[in-house]
Amino acid sequence: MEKTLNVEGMTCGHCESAVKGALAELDGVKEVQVSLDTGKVDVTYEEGKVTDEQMKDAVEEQGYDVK
Ligand SMILES: [Cu+2]
Repeated sequence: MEKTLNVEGMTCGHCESAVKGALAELDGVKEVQVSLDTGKVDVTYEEGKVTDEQMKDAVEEQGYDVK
């Protein structure tokens, strides 16, 4: 399964790795690709192991908004 999150507030490599790391830590997340220019975060994950809400929370805990 693949999902794209629209994340607001990422401005640099630090932001990118914070978001990437938080998502990668979730059980069931296989791959995370961040585009700083667009704020789009592509997440590849195993269906049923992780919810949209968990992904959203993980990003928000790092201080970024998910639209
Ligand atoms: Cu930054």
